[in-house]
Order: sequence, then structure tokens, then C-alpha cells
Amino acid sequence: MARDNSIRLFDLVLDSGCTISPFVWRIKYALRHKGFDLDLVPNGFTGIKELTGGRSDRLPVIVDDGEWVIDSWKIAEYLDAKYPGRPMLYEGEGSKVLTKFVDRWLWRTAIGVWIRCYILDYHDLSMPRDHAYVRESRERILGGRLEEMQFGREQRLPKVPPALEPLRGLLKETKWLGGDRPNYADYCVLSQFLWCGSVAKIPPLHDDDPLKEYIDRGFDLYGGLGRHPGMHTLFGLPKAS
Ligand SMILES: N[C@@H](CCC(=O)N[C@@H](CS)C(=O)NCC(=O)O)C(=O)O
Repeated sequence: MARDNSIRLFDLVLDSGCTISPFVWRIKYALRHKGFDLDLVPNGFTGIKELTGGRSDRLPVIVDDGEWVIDSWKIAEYLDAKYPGRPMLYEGEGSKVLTKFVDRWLWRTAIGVWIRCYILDYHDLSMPRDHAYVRESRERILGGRLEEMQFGREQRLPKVPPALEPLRGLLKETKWLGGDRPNYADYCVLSQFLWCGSVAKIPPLHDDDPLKEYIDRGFDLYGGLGRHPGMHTLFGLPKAS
């Protein structure tokens, strides 16, 4: 049982202290959903292996009363399996499958485009000690110079809002993807907007986007968990004239 009702979470943060990783963001929400306090250990991109005693080079990682759990999907399942008496993140196996579908769809639709629109901001906002690693790894993975990838984003950003229509339409019919209360699918979706807000020096969504209500409500959950001062506004993308 979690000691003092808190679970240790190794966080992945920018220089501002704001979480960047969408996988960490969703676990922050998941822990609060289960009623736990967060015992956060803030880190940048480098030194994760040393920090986790060689267990992982990726975050999130949690330690629950001495038990280490690695990988956001495994952590969510662990929390439900270990604490079934607390609010569930998933309602059965079908809900896990649908959550993965929603997460993958949004990832491809939004982050798939946004990553190259914000990759230089992502680098610049990371901790100075992480700059060399972030540049080398992201240029290798994404296949280009950060400056060149981000260049011309004003033309690419307007393509994302229309592609979010399936989510927008659904959220006209339901308050949360979990129904009348949020579940892990909501945290996966919100975590992608939180990732974006952590790095977006120019906004990705229009001011009058109906998604704003859902996103704001999500960021306000658990005492404003998503409202870190390092976050940038997501709204204000100019409309094509
Ligand atoms: N499948 C893993 C993915 C975790 C992951 O890729 N985390 C990234 C941050 S978004 C990370 O730790 N990156 C460290 C690095 O880039 O060196 C999960 O769901 O937890």
C-alpha cells in the first residue's frame, strides 16, 4: 500500500519546471484520479538511466512503496489492478482497447504534425544541460535540422484543427470520454494538448474552437494540475484571411 497515500513519480520537465512528456502528464492525472498525492522527482531528458538505478531510459517511472513500475500503459494497468477499490481508470478490457485507439488516432492527427511545428521551441525550452542531447536525438529521429523542420509552421498549423473534428463532434455529446466523469482515455487526450502547451510558443488552435471548453476543464482538474506557469496558451491561431 502506498505509504502516506503518495506515490513517487519521476517527472520529465523543461527548464521552466513544466512537465513536457505526454506519457508523464497522463500518469500525473492517473495518480490523482486514484486519489494519490504526487511525490514528484523532477528531471530533464538526460540522466534518466542513472536516476532510475539503470532500470529505464524513458519516463514515466513510478515507485510505489518500493515497487518500481515502468511505462505509462503498464503503470495505468498496475494502478487499477493494485487499487481496485479506488476509482478505476479503465472500465474493463474494451475500454483499454478504445483508449489506445483514441490515443493513436490523436497522436497521428495532432502530434504527428505539431512535433515538427514546435521542435525548435521544444529544444529551446528544455534544460540547457539537455540541449545537445535533445538536438542530436531529435534530429536523428525526425531526420532534419530543428530549424529547418520548424520553418514554415504557419502554413502547416492550420491543417490540424479541421482534422480534430471527430473529437470535437464527440465532445458535443458527452462531457468526458469517460461519460459524466473523466477516465484514462481523457487523460491520454488531455496529455497530448498538455504536451503541446508545454512547448508551443505560438498557438496551434483557433480562439473559438469548441474544444477549448473540454481542454480548459481538463487542465483545471485536480486543483489545476495542468496549469503550470510554464504552459503556453493553445488558443489564438489566426484564421486564414
Ligand atoms: N511507451 C513509453 C514511452 C515513454 C517515452 O517515450 N518517454 C519519453 C518522453 S515522451 C522519454 O522518456 N524520453 C527520454 C528521451 O528522449 O531520452 C510509455 O508509455 O511510458
